[in-house]
Amino acid sequence: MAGTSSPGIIIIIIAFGLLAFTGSTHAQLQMNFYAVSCPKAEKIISDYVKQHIPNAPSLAASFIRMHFHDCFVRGCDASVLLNSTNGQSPEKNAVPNRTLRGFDFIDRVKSLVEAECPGVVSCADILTLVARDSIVTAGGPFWQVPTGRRDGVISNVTEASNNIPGPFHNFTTLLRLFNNQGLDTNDLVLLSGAHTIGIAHCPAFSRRLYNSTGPGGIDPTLDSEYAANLKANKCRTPNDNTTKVEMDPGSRKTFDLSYYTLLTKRRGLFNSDAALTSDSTSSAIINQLLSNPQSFFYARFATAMEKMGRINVKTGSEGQIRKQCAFVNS
Ligand code: HEM
Ligand SMILES: *[C@@H]1O[C@H](CO)[C@@H](O)[C@H](O)[C@H]1NC(C)=O
Ligand SMILES: *[C@@H]1O[C@H](CO)[C@@H](O)[C@H](O)[C@H]1NC(C)=O
Ligand SMILES: *[C@@H]1O[C@H](CO)[C@@H](O)[C@H](O)[C@H]1NC(C)=O
Ligand SMILES: *[C@@H]1O[C@H](CO)[C@@H](O)[C@H](O)[C@H]1NC(C)=O
Ligand SMILES: *[C@@H]1O[C@H](CO)[C@@H](O)[C@H](O)[C@H]1NC(C)=O
Ligand SMILES: CC(=O)N[C@H]1CO[C@H](CO)[C@@H](O)[C@@H]1O
Repeated sequence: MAGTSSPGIIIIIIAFGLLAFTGSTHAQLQMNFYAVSCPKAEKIISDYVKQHIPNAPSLAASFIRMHFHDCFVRGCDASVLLNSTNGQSPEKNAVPNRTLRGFDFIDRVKSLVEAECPGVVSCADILTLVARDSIVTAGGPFWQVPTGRRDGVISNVTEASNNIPGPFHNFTTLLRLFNNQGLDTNDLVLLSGAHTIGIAHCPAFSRRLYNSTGPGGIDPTLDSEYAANLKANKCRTPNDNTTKVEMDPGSRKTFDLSYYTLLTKRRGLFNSDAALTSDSTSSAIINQLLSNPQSFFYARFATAMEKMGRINVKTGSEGQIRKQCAFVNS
């Protein structure tokens, strides 16, 4: 009897040993990670946001977008915040990043947190918390932000261009890029719902107005009345690169379901927005969102945001805690 059970016991011991080993090297994010090391950190961040976002509410849109662009390149490691490292062109220089705003705001939050506890709180966590807190301050949904992310040391423009979805992408490409990050169709539809707030510049969609296959060069998948209006009043020439357009006209400051309503009316602004109605699974999710109260969208959006915030995070002893968000520690 003892002879047959001892190999089993050894296997169990080895299994527990492995579990303990992997558990210690792959630390997890946790709620209030800084409770002991910097107990005031999260409050300093949310106080700053609550004080300043009401004066510049459009930054809330920029921060949630910045967080998304960060997470899609090397995980949520604040690589999007880095300036050139070792003469290498950083993610900031990639086309989709050129319209990001608010880097100086993040730098100011970082200085306040550094003054309280030097070298403890990562830029990756600061960006994640600022994104959540500013959306909440602007009247949008709340989501949980477990912390303990560490900062990356590499920021590469090509990786940003390869991984961040673009406004011209079709459904297949969008889903591939989301799948690459461990996200699914559900996440794609829900996270795109962030386009209920904020603005876009004409180059992200003007080829749908001037250089497409329908009459007058208009994209046949775009509502023709809406397209004509954009051409007459917003993007008046094919090369206008300065005019800003609300992605959810009339409701760009309100985090609501109207983005999805627009999609069903063929009024999504980008090809990538319109693409969400070109797939049956995705369309079914949109219809489900629209047939439920806004609280249903908020709850599902929160789950998707928390999932996005966990993409390839560095924890434990990986990466570093930057002293300044724009620079790797020397
Ligand atoms: C699905 C693929 C996506 C594509 C192709 C895409 C593309 C874009 C583009 C081209 C703009 C306009 C930038 C400009 O011209 O100024 C934009 C704006 C924005 N995006 Fe996305 N996006 C996507 C997903 C997301 C996700 C996942 C989020 C956040 C969870 C997000 C949040 C935003 C916000 C809030 C804005 C407005 C920014 C501002 O007002 O400054 N987007 N997006
Ligand atoms: C990083 O580079 C940007 C220009 O890309 C510049 O505006 C900013 O001041 C730099 N940040 C720091 C902290 O030097
Ligand atoms: C940046 O990333 C690209 C694509 O992965 C890679 O080919 C290139 O070597 C990287 N650049 C540097 C300087 O590491
Ligand atoms: C989507 O775009 C990719 C890349 O441009 C292309 O190869 C593919 O054929 C397109 N798929 C569909 C269904 O149009
Ligand atoms: C229109 O599209 C064609 C082919 O894609 C391109 O060569 C041309 O430069 C575009 N024109 C404008 C005004 O964007
Ligand atoms: C916008 O267009 C003008 C004139 O065509 C050009 O000089 C400028 O570099 C463009 N700006 C951007 C950000 O592409
Ligand atoms: C915010 C930011 O750093 N934007 C940069 C994006 O890339 C362009 C082109 O390389 C730079 O000129 C911007 O400063």
